[in-house]
Amino acid sequence: MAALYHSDMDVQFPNGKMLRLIRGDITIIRVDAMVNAANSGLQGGGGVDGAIHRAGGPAIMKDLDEIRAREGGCPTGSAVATGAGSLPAQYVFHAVGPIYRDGNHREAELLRSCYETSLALGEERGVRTISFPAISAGAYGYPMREAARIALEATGAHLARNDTGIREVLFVLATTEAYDVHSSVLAALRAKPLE
Ligand code: AR6
Repeated sequence: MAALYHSDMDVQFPNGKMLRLIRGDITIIRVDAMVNAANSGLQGGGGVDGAIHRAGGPAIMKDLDEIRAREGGCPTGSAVATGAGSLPAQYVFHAVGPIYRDGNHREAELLRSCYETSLALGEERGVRTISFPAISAGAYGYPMREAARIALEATGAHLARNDTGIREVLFVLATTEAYDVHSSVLAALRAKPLE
């Protein structure tokens, strides 16, 4: 049977956990939790956010309506959890990346925090597999190579730990360019140990 996707960039950690790069559409890949690149109003939008709401159906926005009524939205650098509607996942974590200005407005710290908050939401829910898009690297203008370094370092550090339950992190990259940049950054990080 033909595979739904192809990944030739898998990194296995000494503890058996995996980090994989996949070129494709995040909405069709089965995981426990799928991370969305949302905005602080949690209102939906274009890019991966649009794709997730289209594929997942209205149940996801219903959950977000409740969160918005309770909390007003989600601050940049954080994330909120909803159900996944008809997506092949149990949860969607809506992470709000920073809008890139010049790199001097805490962008790196806020982007790293998106990954760390999403991983923490996953641990709280017993998630074993989690998928990420390249948060902030589309409409929000984060330079792809720098965004990839932050994303791969933050998730690699989590996977390297022995006291956590997430076993597999998938980066699902929509374009060949994004995939190639992530591959090259990951290869450079592997030259020194991920920790
Ligand atoms: N699967 C995987 N990656 C995707 C998909 C997909 N189906 N579709 C797009 N991408 P963006 P941001 C990639 O703009 O920069 C929205 O309107 C895309 O090629 O989705 O964080 C939100 O509502 C790019 O590499 O997210 C916010 O207002 C990456 O996902 C704002 O955009 C992220 O691009 C967030 O901007």
